[in-house]
Amino acid sequence: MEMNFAGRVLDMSRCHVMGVLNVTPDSFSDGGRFNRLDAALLKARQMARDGAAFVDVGGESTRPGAARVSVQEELDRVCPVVEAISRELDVIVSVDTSTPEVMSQAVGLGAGLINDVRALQRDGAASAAANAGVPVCLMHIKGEPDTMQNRPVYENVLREVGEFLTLRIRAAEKAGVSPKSIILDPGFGFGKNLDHNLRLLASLEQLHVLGHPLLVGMSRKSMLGQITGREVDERLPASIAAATISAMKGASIVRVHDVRETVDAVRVSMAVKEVV
Ligand code: 7PJ
Repeated sequence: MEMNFAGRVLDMSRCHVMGVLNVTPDSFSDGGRFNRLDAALLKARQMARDGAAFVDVGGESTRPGAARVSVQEELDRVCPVVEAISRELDVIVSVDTSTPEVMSQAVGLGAGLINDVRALQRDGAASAAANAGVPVCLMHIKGEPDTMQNRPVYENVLREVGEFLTLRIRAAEKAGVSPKSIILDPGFGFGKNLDHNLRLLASLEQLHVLGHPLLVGMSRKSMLGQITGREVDERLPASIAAATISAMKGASIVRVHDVRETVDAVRVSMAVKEVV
């Protein structure tokens, strides 16, 4: 159960931590491009020291209401950071993008994983990912980020997420993505209410029947705010609980903001899983 991320090989039967690195202007105080690159690198170095296997670099916000960025703007935000981290740090750089040009260039600069919350649905994305030749994470989303949280309805959320992912696996393979390099993600919070998210988490292990490693991201998300009543900067304990549950249910990657704390939680989960 190994996967090759541009030369770095990971055992996907274990759980690995992915640190979130947003390079949108609202995520760093705006002191110009060089200061932004510096700030991103400092954060990436810390995540690597804290035990992250991946750093997920994203330049396009998927928050409802966020402004659409141009391809050039996304390239300008993402590429220098991908290049610097790939050159300097012993982590796998993941690029959080739905834009084919960004996929190609980021992989050319050293990225080892394409993380697409739109599951390669944009024109040209599937062939860009296939040509890039690195693993791809296909995430379930219902609708588009702008409107996805307007009263999402499912008859059976687990079945529908599974059906969507099956279709996207087929499309990716048809475009030339290797079946051995596909990772799946149920997409917590992407067109789902609290009940949908909880059902998906409760039955996460059932997604293993699709035959691909799983990535999950619940860190600081509003589902955890709804459960605990906490604001976004007070959701670390809830996020650790969500990551621990995911690791116990066999997730291969947990995408989180708080790497150091989550690495410890995942280590406890892995130690327990080893004895049973
Ligand atoms: C996810 C993501 C997720 C994957 C974001 C946020 C929203 N990529 N990108 N899975 N979430 N694969 O971090 O709150 O859940 S952005």
